[in-house]
Amino acid sequence: MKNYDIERHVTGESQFVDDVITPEGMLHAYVFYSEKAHAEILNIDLSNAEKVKGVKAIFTSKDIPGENQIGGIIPDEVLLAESKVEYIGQPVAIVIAEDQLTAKEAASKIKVKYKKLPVITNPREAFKAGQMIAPQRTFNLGDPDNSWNSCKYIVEGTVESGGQEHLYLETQGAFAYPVEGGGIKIVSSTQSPTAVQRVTARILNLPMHKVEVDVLRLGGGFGGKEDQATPWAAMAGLASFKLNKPVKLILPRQEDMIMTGKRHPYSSDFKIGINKEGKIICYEVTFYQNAGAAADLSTAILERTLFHCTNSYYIPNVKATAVSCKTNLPPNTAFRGFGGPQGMFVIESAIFKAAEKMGLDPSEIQKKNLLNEDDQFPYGQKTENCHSGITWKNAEEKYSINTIRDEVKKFNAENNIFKKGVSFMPICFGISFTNTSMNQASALVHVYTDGSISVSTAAVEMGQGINEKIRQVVSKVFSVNIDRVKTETTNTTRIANTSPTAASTGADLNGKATERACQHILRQLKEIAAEILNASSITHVEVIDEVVHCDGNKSNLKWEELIKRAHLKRFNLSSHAFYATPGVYFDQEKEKGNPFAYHVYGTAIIEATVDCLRGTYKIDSVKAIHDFGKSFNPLIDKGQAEGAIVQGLGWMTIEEVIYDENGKLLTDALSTYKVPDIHFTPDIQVDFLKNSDNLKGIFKSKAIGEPPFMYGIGGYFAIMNALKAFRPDADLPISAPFTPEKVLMNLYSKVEEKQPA
Ligand code: MTE
Ligand code: LUZ
Ligand code: MOS
Repeated sequence: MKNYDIERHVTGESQFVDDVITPEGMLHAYVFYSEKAHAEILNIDLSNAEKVKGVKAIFTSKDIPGENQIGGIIPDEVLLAESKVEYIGQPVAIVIAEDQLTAKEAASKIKVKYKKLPVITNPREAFKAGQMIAPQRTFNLGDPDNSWNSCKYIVEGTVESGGQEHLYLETQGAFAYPVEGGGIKIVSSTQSPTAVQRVTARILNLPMHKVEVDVLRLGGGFGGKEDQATPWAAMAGLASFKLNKPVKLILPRQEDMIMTGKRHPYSSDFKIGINKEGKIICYEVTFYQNAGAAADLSTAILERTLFHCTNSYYIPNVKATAVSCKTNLPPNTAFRGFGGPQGMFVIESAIFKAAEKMGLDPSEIQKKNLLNEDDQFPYGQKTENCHSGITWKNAEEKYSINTIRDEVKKFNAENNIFKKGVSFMPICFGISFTNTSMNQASALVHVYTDGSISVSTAAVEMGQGINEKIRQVVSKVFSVNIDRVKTETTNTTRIANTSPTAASTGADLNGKATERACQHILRQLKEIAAEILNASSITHVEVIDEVVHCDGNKSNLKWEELIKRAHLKRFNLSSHAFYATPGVYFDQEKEKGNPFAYHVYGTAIIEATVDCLRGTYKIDSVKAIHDFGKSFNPLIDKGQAEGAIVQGLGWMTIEEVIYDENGKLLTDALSTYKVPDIHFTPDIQVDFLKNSDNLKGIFKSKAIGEPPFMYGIGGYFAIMNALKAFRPDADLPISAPFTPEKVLMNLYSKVEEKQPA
């Protein structure tokens, strides 16, 4: 079993946006962006830029025929700046030239006169100044205000978590070309073809049917192309439409890093109350989300932070407040976990700090408070087939936690400079778009007369292996060899009104739509088979391994012959089917509902070794019992888990997004922004939780894309525990990422560091 794309990737045949054979006469775009984080635009002088040889045109907001508006949830974001700019990297003009370098050179000759305005980069400052993206929200459970009395231990604190660069290997990009009748066709590297179509239509003042969007595959998305692939496609569309020529826009890496938003940094306050038995009685938390200069997906991300603020614990009294703060940074956006990791990091920090006060290992509190069957989340939904306890117990046993602890103890007793730490990280992640209406997908399946099969869905392949899974669905429903099945590009003319491939729902939503489409065709095929084999009804016939069986006996009728006969008899060999997740809803007024189809559980044990002289460290191992449901592609699923774990560790440890006080990104290249490589990567062991059937997922599986990301949070606390072995009494601040520099400071800080505001 292997991923469909593997051979093409390895031989270099796989095409990304910049590789696709393009129409003749392609022009190239470069985006001129704001150099100020907050300013009025007094004047834009294009004259010197226009004189550069090879420049064809320069477009500003004035050239937009439709509405200069790209906001998806809240209409608060322009495609091209008008009278003001709100972050460094905000697009101001698009330069079109014969090649990208010429366009870039011309862009450097554009002169803008700015009148500087005050810059805010910190979410708490923005909040104080009243700069909110939307009204704040609060989730309530039980009676938080009156339950502190029954707590023996009450601990308060502040938690910081940083941004994260998506670093998809393929940078943002698209090309567009005019088509007959005044329409436009766009090839885009987007997780959301429909968002590209809708926004481009709005920008160009066209009906959506005149904008066709095609997506072959992405060189990674990780959420960074859920909303933020749209502007580049719309810009290519705009230029192509105006010039009546094909136009390509590919962001160079540095521009991509400067201009696009990242994972949202959060600054949070918590208060946790625990009784003498170690049960968490009450939890109060306030999240300040650094949204950047526009809403983008921030409000949806904030909502998921609230949904996951108690992670895998049952807490009877909860008050969780979250506010999205507008700052002068690029609009932050979706990133694997979608606000969930930020929420979970705070409860884990609260438990860590409470354990410190109680003189316990955090795992004692974690374990005592795990969710049980029928426990209620702060948003009203109750657990069903809860696997919190079982994954924890299996992890303890399978990975011999007592042996690990003994070894760590021994090591720490024998070593003065190197110290080891171990942590547990349980996870619980809800599957479904929290915006109920987005939980829909469709599929279009054609069986050709030679027996080969083509399938189109709303799913976008970005490396997560969705195409292989869709092929498996087709192959399984028809019981034919998987080599007969081809997944087509994701295209808005074949599959309309798509939700983005996101929220880890790609396989469930599109797989189920595909399953239905295949079942429609199969029904027709069974009818013709029953006729040919003189069976009294279709219940007697079945296709097994490409051969029709009648009452369990193999017939002579094979797949290819069956298809030919069906066609001659004028049966429909194509089907379009639709799927919408049943039973999900959420009431934003009451902040209660049943937003998730199901939850994904798991427990990881993480070990780290810290060099307490230098502050450097190694994450030694991550071992996880993960609830995959009944995986129907264990290889892909394991790969997803491993990749997510490394990405989660990166967020918690070495990946540091730094903006200076003027809103300028200092970490805009791989020389300054460090990501995990193979040397960083620990030993990872992911084991499948046994006997986990999930009736709500495709073929009883569970979604895999995002949940394992959050095991990475355990990396932070494994390092913390190692520090505790070196400095048992220090009350260290919690501030991710835990870079080696920060670890070093924490090892030797004389006074307790003040939390960065
Ligand atoms: N894996 C790879 N290789 N590349 C990606 O861009 N994106 C992740 C995850 N795994 C991603 C990935 C994110 S953020 C999501 S939401 C899911 O894949 C989306 O795909 P799925 O819904 O098919 O799981
Ligand atoms: N995108 C979205 C997501 O629009 N809604 C979600 O709930 C979500 N969850 C995870 C990742 N992307
Ligand atoms: Mo993933 S953040 O849902 O694209």
